[in-house]
Amino acid sequence: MNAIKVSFLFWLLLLVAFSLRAQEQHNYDESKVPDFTLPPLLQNSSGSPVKTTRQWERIRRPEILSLYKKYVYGHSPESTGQMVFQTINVSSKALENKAIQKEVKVLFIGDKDTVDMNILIYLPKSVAKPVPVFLGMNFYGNHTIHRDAEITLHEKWVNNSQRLGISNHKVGETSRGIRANRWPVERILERGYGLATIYYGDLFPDHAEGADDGVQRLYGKQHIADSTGWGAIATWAWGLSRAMDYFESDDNIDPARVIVMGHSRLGKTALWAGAQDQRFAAVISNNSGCGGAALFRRKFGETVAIINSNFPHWFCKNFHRFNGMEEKLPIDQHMLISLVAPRPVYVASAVEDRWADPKGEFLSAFYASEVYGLYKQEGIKNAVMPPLNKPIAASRIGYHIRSGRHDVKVFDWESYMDFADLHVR
Ligand code: GTR
Repeated sequence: MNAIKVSFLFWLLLLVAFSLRAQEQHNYDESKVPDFTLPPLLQNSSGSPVKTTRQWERIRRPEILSLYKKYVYGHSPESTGQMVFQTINVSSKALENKAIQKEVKVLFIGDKDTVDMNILIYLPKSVAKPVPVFLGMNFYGNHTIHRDAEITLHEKWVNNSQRLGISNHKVGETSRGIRANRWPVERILERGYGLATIYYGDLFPDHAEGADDGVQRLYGKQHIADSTGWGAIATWAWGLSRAMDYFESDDNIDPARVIVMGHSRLGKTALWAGAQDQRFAAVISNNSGCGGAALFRRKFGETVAIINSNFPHWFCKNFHRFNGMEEKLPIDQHMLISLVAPRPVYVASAVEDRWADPKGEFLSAFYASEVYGLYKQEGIKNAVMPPLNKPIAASRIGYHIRSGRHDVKVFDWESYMDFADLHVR
């Protein structure tokens, strides 16, 4: 064996050892969850107690928001810049005449450059306008959520997925509807809701260098390099707020009844969008896990060190300082959920999705209830998780743990719509 081969083998072994270490670092044993104390919700940084909603809104809520911006997701730009909405496609007879289908291109116009995102919208024809709408981002392009041939085919970069047969970062005609199982469009329309979706890669392609190919490039390198500059999750969340800007201009959509939802990394995104932007009427987190609903301090399943090493671009650079030091974080995720108060929020877990720590997701929802109490709203009363497939939906904080894996199922959607019927309609 020559020297080149030996050195190649050495590096390969090192790489394998490293990735095994990253995999091994996680814990699935409840008895090994460390004891922890959560940062207080109803106590200002000065140490004084928060007793009224006014104190919460004036002091504590802004404090928590700025901690998240500084240490977790990063700061998004204050101004939205120049933006143009172009309706590129409308069909009033979509889905066998049951729906209006629309595609709106949002152009973000910078000094030298323009970036765009496409919002795909379905609205039920049978319901009086303006309608309530679920807004959620998708993973592989708008045309993958339904077989509808009217949807513009996404042609830019996408993540590869072995399961969905995507390689070379390209999707084509054959990929229409490949993710339809996660988007029961007809059922959503039948229940009287509209659905709007955006491909998340329009804002920030999901890889470590993605910032250069998304909207961040309009805001200059300095902003990206900053240790508290926006990461990918914050950028996707920013895109959801820009969709909300559009809804405010569309007479067929009720901007006061927009429910932002997302699955997994996009569940983290939905929570951060809903936490910051109070125009969202309700927030739904589906299996959002680490950096989403799950409590960091439990270190169960995915941890801060693991998520930062696998996805270095998701959070702000400051967040990397907490690798292996969750207990030093000035926040924990019950605080993220509390930022939604008093608006309805729903957290959902899947029993086999241990990577996302179902118990940690539940406990965040439980502990956030204190802030709902301040508003005389009922959150989650009991620290004991409900039985499988039995949603808690009557209170302003909803929760369920369903059987099965990390995914979005019809059961999840039906539960979200039941919850929205009670609290948003
Ligand atoms: C996983 C990641 C999770 C979750 C998931 C997803 O690889 O570890 O935090 O976000 O991806 O988005 O599907």
